[in-house]
Amino acid sequence: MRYLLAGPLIYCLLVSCGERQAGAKNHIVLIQGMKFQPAELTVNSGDTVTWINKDFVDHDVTEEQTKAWTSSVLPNGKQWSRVINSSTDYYCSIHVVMKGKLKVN
Ligand SMILES: [Cu+2]
Repeated sequence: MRYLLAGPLIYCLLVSCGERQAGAKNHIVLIQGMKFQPAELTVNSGDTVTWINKDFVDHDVTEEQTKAWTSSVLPNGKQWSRVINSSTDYYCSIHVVMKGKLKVN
């Protein structure tokens, strides 16, 4: 009897219950032409956002209100990812006019 119950539980852990996590998406924000593109992005909680610096100058991705998190300096061609769980405004602390916004559904 114990084995009969363990089977579905293990199946659940390995396969079906993992699908919710697998449903999380990855979004790309390009840093190009001194802008975040797209500057506004709507995601689901738990999604990952990856920023890629396509410019030849350094940029960073920093939470704007309290600087709660930062990518640190991203040279040309580098990328950085973060799992997003709440709406947030961010900017580039090197070029403070560069701003972006993430909205969580
Ligand atoms: Cu910048």
